[in-house]
Amino acid sequence: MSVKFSRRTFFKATGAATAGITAAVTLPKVFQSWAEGAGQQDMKPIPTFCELCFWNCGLIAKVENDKVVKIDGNPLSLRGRGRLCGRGNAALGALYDPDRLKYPLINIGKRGEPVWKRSTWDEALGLIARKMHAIKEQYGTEALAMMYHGTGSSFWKHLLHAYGVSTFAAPSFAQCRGPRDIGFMLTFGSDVGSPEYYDFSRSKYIVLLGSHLGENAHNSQVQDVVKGFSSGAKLTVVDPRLSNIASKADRWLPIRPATDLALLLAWIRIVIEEGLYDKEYVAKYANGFDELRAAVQPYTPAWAENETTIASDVIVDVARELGRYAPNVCIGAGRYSTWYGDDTQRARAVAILNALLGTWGREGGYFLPPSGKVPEYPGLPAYPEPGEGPKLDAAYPFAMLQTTTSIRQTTITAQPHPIKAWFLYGTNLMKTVPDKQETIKAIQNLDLLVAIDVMPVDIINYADVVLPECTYLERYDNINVGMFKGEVEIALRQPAVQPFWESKPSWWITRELGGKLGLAEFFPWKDGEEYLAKRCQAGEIDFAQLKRDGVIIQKGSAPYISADNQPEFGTPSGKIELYSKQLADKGFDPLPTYTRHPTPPAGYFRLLFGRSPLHTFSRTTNNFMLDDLQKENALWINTKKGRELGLKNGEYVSLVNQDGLIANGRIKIKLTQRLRDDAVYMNHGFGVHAKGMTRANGQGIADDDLISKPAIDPIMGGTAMRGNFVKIVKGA
Ligand SMILES: Nc1nc2c(c(=O)[nH]1)N[C@H]1C(S)=C(S)[C@@H](COP(=O)(O)OP(=O)(O)OC[C@H]3O[C@@H](n4cnc5c(=O)[nH]c(N)nc54)[C@H](O)[C@@H]3O)O[C@H]1N2
Ligand SMILES: Nc1nc2c(c(=O)[nH]1)N[C@H]1C(S)=C(S)[C@@H](COP(=O)(O)OP(=O)(O)OC[C@H]3O[C@@H](n4cnc5c(=O)[nH]c(N)nc54)[C@H](O)[C@@H]3O)O[C@H]1N2
Ligand code: SF4
Ligand SMILES: [Mo]
Repeated sequence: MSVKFSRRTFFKATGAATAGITAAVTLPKVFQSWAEGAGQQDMKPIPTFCELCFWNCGLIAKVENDKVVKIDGNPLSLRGRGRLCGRGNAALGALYDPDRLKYPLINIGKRGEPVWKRSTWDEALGLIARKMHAIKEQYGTEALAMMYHGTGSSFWKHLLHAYGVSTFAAPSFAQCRGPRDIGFMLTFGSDVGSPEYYDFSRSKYIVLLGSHLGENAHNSQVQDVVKGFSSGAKLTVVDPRLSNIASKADRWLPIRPATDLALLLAWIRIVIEEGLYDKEYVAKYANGFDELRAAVQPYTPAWAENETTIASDVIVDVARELGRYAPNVCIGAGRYSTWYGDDTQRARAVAILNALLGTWGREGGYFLPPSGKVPEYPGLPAYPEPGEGPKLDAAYPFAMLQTTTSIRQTTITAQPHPIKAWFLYGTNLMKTVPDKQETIKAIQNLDLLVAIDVMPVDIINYADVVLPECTYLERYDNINVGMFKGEVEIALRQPAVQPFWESKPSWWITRELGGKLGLAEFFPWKDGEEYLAKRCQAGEIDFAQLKRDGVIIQKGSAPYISADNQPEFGTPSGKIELYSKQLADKGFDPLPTYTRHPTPPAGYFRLLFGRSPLHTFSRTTNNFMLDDLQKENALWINTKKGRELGLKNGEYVSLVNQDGLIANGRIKIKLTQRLRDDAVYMNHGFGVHAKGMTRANGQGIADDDLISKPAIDPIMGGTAMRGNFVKIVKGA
């Protein structure tokens, strides 16, 4: 049952905790119109930025009588340009969620079956410090590891580096964008950034593979695509599902899942054989063209049709369109990219096709990113050298970060060394790293699991100590620097209200814990504000202006290649590496080659998943403003196929995967023409198994319950999550 939450009740719930406000002193001109608007005279606008997803759009919190009563976009923010997505607008649902973590908690029961004791900060941090020392003493600092997601993690990384820890990983690498970043790094010597360096607003032709823009709500990027459309850009979307963006496209290519690499290789071959590539650009900036040309010979359009089910004449037409509009073309690199296990090679193929068309550094393609940095807090001591422990990810030579799964494996096997403590900041491993049973097994080997979170999500049940961070609207956080076209954005997070209950910001928690660990010299700041002010001062950034406006925009270097603006490629050869010697040297295919992936056995469907436009994973499923709009996920299935199976719209079913894993709970059927008949599709983030999340718990089904034995990308260790097949069981 959903609990209806009214404005009145959430004011009541928070009244006692809102002691004071950090007020913006004078109103910048741009905000004055709102303050003058009807009924808003008393609202104090506090500019800060959103944390409901990593896009981190600038927002203005409107504060009245010590309460945030309204949220607007900050028009100065390059990430949002005055707009917020549905989730960002539901900020009050995150701030005033009565289910939030309120006090430090110590588990006096078992991991997985916790019995919580409310504790003081002093007791909780004292316990953590004692256990850290004991682990360090017995096993060395390589026995401590951190996994993270989100802005506040930087204070934790600072603390752990100061303690000598060197093992850090994030599901947003090995379970998300790692393959894409590594594929582009290997080819261009640069990743594609976050926000991505796409110049969509000036593109004449855009290709998206997957990337359901709009359902994945990358705010300014979606605005750029719309701008591109209004200037006549053409769009081709490759997706087994008619996504929202596919429904706006000139061409929808409903590809057989897991065959994108075949399509890309065929496009590369046509672009080469028909001479559609940018000859001057390739000759000047790239190497390995002849090897590439020889390697793609087998990948004819007819061959690709057989793999992808896309008609060969359509494949040829799209390649010719790419050639016609090049270089003002952007073949998107995607974001979530741990799909099928050969994902770095797929990303390489995307990068190579872009390189042939000369899109890197060209208008409408990928802009050349400016560089920009805010210096660290001045005068801090150097971190100790981490111990010369064996490298966990030795098997994956291009793992830029260590991988979550190798930390898990090492924790289970104690090879190459024991791992005894995990620090989890803003990461819900139970839902985001595949093979949950393995995660649980690893956790049982730990001496210490600390979770720093805002909500009692699934992973919290396994923690020894839970540290409640206050939400993004109640804290100072680290400075956020973003690279945009010709501009660098420096953004500030500052509190609109004081932390509720006993929740605390990470700058405070880490400073206190640092003190108990004997690391006080690494935390000389009086408070978050002073920390930020000093960093700004060191970088000659006007802190008062930053507080007032929320962002400062600096001019960056020119975005496009010209005679006096030549690109630099950070590869070993200093050129775009179509042929990758780096890969060859490590025993991998230097050019992408195609291997066929298994197709679903009879009676099974491939399990596909993606984003709900109204939710970010488990960050928002309990949000009372969003829960009203989408409470559970649905299982998309092709109408004709569903009818053959006797399924009706809205009927609840359960799901079992190819290894016999049964998802907890049930999901309702959505019959649709918008999906191929060999796959089913659902939104990720639902099927929460955490009783403290009173609105989200048990609603819908978790894709993560059904993902087992993921294929591992041999180049960078990413775990592919779309290789699972499910059977629909009626009568749930
Ligand atoms: N609202 C919202 N926005 C978000 C998030 C969120 O949780 N909520 N999460 C953010 C995060 S962390 C990320 S990484 C991004 C992810 O967002 P994206 O990078 O856009 O994710 P994708 O997996 O590329 O896109 C999902 C699409 O891929 C299609 N697909 C599935 N299999 C295949 C295939 O084999 N080939 C092709 N061509 N397509 C396929 C699915 O049908 C679906 O339409 O979104 C971000 N934005
Ligand atoms: N099965 C499956 N697995 C996936 C995906 C999928 O679609 N399906 N998507 C993959 C992708 S794209 C990614 S990026 C990863 C993401 O994987 P994670 O990094 O684990 O993901 P999030 O879901 O972003 O983690 C959210 C956690 O942060 C907490 N949180 C929110 N705000 C704050 C805050 O201000 N402070 C603190 N301390 N905590 C906060 C939330 O309560 C929640 O527990 O998952 C990947 N794994
Ligand atoms: S895209 Fe939406 S959820 Fe993400 S930061 Fe922007 S407003 Fe927040
Ligand atoms: Mo992601």
